[in-house]
Amino acid sequence: MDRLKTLFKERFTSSAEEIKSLVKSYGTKIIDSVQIEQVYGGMRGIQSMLWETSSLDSNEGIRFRGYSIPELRERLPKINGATEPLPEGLFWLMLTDKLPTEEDVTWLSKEWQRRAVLTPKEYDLLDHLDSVIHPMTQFSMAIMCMQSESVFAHQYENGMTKAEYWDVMYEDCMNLIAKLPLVAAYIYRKTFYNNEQISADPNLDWSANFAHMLGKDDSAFKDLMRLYMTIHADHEGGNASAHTVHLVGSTLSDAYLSLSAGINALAGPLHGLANQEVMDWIYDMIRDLGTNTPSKEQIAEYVKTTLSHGVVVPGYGHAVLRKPDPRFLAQKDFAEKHCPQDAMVQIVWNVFEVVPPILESLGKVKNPWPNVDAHSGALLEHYGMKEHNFYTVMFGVSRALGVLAQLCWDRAYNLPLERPKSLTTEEIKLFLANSNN
Ligand code: HAX
Repeated sequence: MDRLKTLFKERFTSSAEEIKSLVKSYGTKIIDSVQIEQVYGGMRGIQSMLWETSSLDSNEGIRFRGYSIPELRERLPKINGATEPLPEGLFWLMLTDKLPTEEDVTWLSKEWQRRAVLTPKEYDLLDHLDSVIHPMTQFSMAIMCMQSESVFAHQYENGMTKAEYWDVMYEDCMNLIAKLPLVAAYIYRKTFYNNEQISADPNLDWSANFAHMLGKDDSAFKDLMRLYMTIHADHEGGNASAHTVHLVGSTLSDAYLSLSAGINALAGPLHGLANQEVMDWIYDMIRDLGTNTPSKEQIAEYVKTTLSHGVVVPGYGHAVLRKPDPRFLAQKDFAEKHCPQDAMVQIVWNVFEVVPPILESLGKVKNPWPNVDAHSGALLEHYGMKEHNFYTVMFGVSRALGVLAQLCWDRAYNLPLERPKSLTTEEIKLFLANSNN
């Protein structure tokens, strides 16, 4: 058994024991109650699912196993001359609840390189994905195409006990994470670079190799990828992509089927596609205003026009957060160090000054602040990635780390089929009539 798997087994075995006794002693205690407006309002704030890898505070933002983003940037190992942490380290932390050493991260980089092999049949399937299909749809289909490689599905068909689920799920998740940069870069080069593919570099870490296969060998871009892949990885379990993976996985669908479903959720404009929408919105603004350097006053007018058309300002607002997203701030910090004079970065910063008071003045927006998607496109574009409709694929590669680490936990705990109870409006009215009597 490999070193990460061994540590994970030790960790979940003691955790599972603890949960058993916790449920036995306190199983009937009430942790939350549900209001009617939550039933109609997208279940906001209902605390009803387990997610071990990260936790989201509405004011402070995300913590991965207790560590904030600034703490992770400080404390996760940086190897190969990196100035940003490697997402390998975050995956290790999410799975074992321990900060890894440089040696651990080096091992994991090599292990993912070792597993990053596509079969000729998989390449053939990728080649048949038409380039007119949105890259996010291609990405989801590509993950489905790899599903015949699932160790979990194969073992399930041949018969295995519940106690073995975690083991084969770990294998699937490690294989899938290893292959995702390869698949995403393949789609990128096929769609935008006439199928001129770039081979992997076995000496690079996971993110740097992804950058390399995309065709971007700038060392600052490699660092951006390390940061990007770390901060987008997980955002607790209630967000649409994470929740979808967890839900589909609870039916004992394997990691490929579950992740592909989560990628479809991420592809929505209110979720991950917002990173594409932000850049498209800025370009529309530049075109409509007829200037590449709009003033704050011009931006404010454009925001008001956008709102008057009844559409949302992409990159702003959040279902949980009530402060500027620390993932936005981490990217802003990166831009301040690497490209403060970039014209698009300047626009993003001006939008940051202008939008919150306008959204606040509407009196209905609960969070007027920027989320993770408000900044990422400007940084990618600075390093020459101008294909906006590929941005959400990059988000998806990163999001896989968190949701697949949690999927390992789901099977380690043998969490049951997820099946909440729904209500009809008739039942709600009946409940109200009875409670008013
Ligand atoms: N622009 C304009 N109006 C907004 C808004 C925005 N950025 N954010 C919220 N509102 C509006 C809502 O549309 C809603 O209006 P109605 O009552 O007329 O329907 C009202 O304010 C209350 O919404 P809320 O409670 O503040 O927000 P929700 O929890 O319902 O929705 C969203 C959260 C993220 C979906 C929302 O803020 C939004 O649409 N933002 C823009 C899209 C975006 O950036 N999505 C990415 C979010 C982060 C993420 O998942 N990244 O992947």
